[in-house]
Amino acid sequence: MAEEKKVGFVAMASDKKTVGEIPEIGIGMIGHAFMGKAHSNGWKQMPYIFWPPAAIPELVKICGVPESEVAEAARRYGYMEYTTNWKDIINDDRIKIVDNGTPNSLHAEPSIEAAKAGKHIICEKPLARNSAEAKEMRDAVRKYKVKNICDFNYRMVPAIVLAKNLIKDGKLGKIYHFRARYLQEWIMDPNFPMVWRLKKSLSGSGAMGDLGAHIIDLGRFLCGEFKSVMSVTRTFINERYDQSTKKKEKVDVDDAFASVVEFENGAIGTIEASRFAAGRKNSNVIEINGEKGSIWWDLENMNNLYVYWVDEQPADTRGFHCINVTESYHPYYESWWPHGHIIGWENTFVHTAYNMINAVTQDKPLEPYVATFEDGYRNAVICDAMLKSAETGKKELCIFE
Ligand code: SOE
Repeated sequence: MAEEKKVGFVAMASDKKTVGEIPEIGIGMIGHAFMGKAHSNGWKQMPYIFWPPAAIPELVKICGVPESEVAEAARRYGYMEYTTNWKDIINDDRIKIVDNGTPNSLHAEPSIEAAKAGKHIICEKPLARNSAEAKEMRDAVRKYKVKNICDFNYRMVPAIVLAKNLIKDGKLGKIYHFRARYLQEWIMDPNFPMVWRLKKSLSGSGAMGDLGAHIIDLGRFLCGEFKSVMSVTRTFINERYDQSTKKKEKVDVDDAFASVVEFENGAIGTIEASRFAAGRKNSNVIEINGEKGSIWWDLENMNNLYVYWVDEQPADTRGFHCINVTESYHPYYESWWPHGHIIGWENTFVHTAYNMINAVTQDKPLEPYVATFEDGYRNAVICDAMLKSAETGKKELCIFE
């Protein structure tokens, strides 16, 4: 593997401190579309915001098809080279971190091959199409001892990290309820065409893996491990016109699901996701109720966390109040903007890049709040159990290996 290249040295404008040499570290991006764009932006913004960084991401190569599109993406996002074959990313010695933002059917093989080649990996969620595939990926990163992140990016929201810290510090006491729903509307039009997210062979599942996986992850992150689930799923539009085959094809994934869940710690919850919720654009809302209080959060208002304390005094002004999670003492915020200046959805990927670069460059474990392939695997077990429950009509246990 190539030596890390060094770039100049820099003085911090704020305190005139000489920072010294900062290494560069090679990034290979697989996938140039929605997630390729979001992740690439994360790599680019990371050193700009978290200055001085442990290393500067060097955008070596991006992979995608068709060639005309990936060539354009390379230029737009700032990659030195492009390729249409993901193996070129794995075989490139300059690349130390592989970032996989492809459709779900392309998560397993490139990620496993990257691990075998000793490269650290970020893989977009859901980790895989099902838990068997996710287990192979988890086992590979364990075997080859590479740093790994499954990009459940909502863990990277400062308000969510604050919620985690409040719960960890016992501020909510015993947790009774987790309630989450992730609602979108983008496939409601019957003329919306067949896309990879609606084909089981490419996606694994529908709203379950795409949206449900996010809130299952938040449930695991904030409240603890799942014990059992009971679910219903529904596909509202069963056929869609496929522009590649020029005919209507069967939709074989869920358009929506609703689940009742039990946590190992005794909490209970409801989890629901849909792409048929008219008017809902990207509405990811969670609420947690504990013996000492409650919290709720809404992605569409992502810098605010609402809290209620049972014993707050005086009682006559007790009520949910809003914390603007935008101060320098809030998680990740010190490097962003002065107080009150908000950040957005795309900035969660900056935090992912920051965590990966720190772990790889300083050869230390990943920040413990970051979701790993183990989390991706466990998440896939829960999704599978929910899908199975919808078929059997029974409560299903979540069994992790
Ligand atoms: C689907 O519309 C989607 O883009 C998901 O794939 C992302 O994971 C989610 O963050 C936003 O919605």
